[in-house]
Amino acid sequence: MEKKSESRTITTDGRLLLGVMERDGVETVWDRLKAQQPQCGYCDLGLSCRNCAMGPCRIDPFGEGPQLGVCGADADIIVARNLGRMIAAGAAAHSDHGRDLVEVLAAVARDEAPGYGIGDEEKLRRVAAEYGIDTAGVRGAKEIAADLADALFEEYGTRKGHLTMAGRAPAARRETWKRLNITPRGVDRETSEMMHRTHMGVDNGWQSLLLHGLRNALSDGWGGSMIATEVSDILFGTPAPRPTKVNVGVLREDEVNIVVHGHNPVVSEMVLRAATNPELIALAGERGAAGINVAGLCCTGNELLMRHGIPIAGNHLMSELVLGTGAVDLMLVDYQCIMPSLGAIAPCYHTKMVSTSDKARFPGMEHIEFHPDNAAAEADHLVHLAIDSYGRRGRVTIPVEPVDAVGGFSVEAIIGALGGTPAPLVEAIRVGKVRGAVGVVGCNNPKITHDFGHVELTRELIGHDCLVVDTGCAAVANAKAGFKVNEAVRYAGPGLREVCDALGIPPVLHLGSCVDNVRILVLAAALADHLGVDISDLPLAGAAPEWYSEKAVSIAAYFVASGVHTVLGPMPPVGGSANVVNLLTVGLTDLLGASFSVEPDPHQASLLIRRHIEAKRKGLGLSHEVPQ
Ligand code: SF4
Ligand code: MSK
Repeated sequence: MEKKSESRTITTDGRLLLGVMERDGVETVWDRLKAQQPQCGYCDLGLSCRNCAMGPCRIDPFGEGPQLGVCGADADIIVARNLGRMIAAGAAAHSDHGRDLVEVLAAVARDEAPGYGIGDEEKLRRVAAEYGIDTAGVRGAKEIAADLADALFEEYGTRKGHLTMAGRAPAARRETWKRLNITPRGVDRETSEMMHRTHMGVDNGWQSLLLHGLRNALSDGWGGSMIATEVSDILFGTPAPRPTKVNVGVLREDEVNIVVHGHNPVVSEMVLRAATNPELIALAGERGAAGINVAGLCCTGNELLMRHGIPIAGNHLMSELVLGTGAVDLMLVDYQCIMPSLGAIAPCYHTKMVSTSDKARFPGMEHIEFHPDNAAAEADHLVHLAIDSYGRRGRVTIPVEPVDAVGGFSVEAIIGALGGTPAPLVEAIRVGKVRGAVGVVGCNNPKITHDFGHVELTRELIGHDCLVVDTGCAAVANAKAGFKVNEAVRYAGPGLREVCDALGIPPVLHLGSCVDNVRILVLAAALADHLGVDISDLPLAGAAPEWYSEKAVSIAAYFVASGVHTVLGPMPPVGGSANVVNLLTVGLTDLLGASFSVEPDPHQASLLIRRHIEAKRKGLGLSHEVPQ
């Protein structure tokens, strides 16, 4: 009989730590999923609505019960409204994260953020120039930063009718958006309008709701998320390839371990600085520790990995299990994807839990709020807490050795590796050594065996000469699988292997966190511009094999609206409307040159993607084949 842990995760560290938690009687996300069965079928199909107090309402998918909500909304309207609100929530999360970074940039410009600074002045000047800001050499970085912060705040409520960064998309794509009236007009505006449209008695056209959903998602992809990534690079440096290590083996038995979890790098950057403070290292030594080790989880971890090579202990479904090591002295959380269960699990293993954002509180965690003006001092305080906690450790189980990986592939780094131009990659695609490129992105979801979707899909794609770029929890899964070192070319097909060997890159490139999916958009735009075509003409695809989050819905929607066909693993809650499903999976192709597919089996998903890539190659007049 298959062991329970084997149906839950493919990872060795995950399986061993599940055993530890079972031994200790600690409930995990998988246990809670089981306890929730059967989950609501109406909600699963998107057929329930609680948008007003005349409800809640539900539509009977078998046609025997009610077919209209109390207000008269039918299945199409309810499903489209629900999807729209998922996109709005995802776009809001990314975009609000972006705004937090702009606030730090503004505080740096005012000299009100001790410890923070400008990490990439060249990028500051480049982005500022895009906004028409005077960047002449005589102007200091802080003056330019002040103007740029103002211009970026303005993007959230701009009246000029379009987002400046959307101008980075190829001309043909922008024309498509204009024709469909989905050019994103303001970061907050599109989310706010979605909430308005989905209020009872406003937009009851399922098609117009879905089109606005695309515009809302574009306000994330070419707006809020892009601002988050660009400002993070400006403040903390644009990533460049550097070695790192992954899985729970990155925790050290003889050192104070601080694990940073969430998405926003503002706090973790400062904690990383404090962890190198010689006085604090000496204090750790006095308490018997050999040093202070900072490791990441989820996307805060990806942010530090990309810029500093900081090791990463795991992705979403490892966030509870990592506590079972008994080696996490302090876990620091900011926001997004932080399970509220963590505060209850931590005391079983001595871990001190601290939340840091005024907008994200959790039961069982001490709240120490970080702002740009107090971050440096609070970071020292947090490291003190971690050192104290080290002295309270019980049994420690670090059951695996870490795996090597390389991260840090910003677009700038990729173009740099190519010799300053996308031409070598375009040529490799043209001659067919590389058939195309695929973004494998997104979360873990306990409904899918942890990391199975990411790893198997990626293995198939690189084996068939498709270059993979990845972000978020997918990127951590692929790193743990050993796909992110140059030696991983042994998993690649012969053409991709030759190209990777020549360029000295792995076949799977780590592009960063969830907001860094915009790096994929920028790279796709650079390839399209180089060839003088639209993104939808390129042999590219996206995949989110294990997605769970509303942010992932927004990402998938902006990928498709930007012309990248995207394959989802789990089915989104839209199955209750055949009209909505048809538009998303078929109808959008005519409008956008891209659409969604749903395929939970990674082998079938690989086939779908490779067929799509070969069709695009044919469209460009390149050699093409029929994948089997
Ligand atoms: Fe029911 Fe309509 Fe209210 Fe939704 S908006 S809860 S369908 S009455
Ligand atoms: S952390 S949004 S589970 S990728 Fe970005 Fe992972 Fe998905 Fe959160």
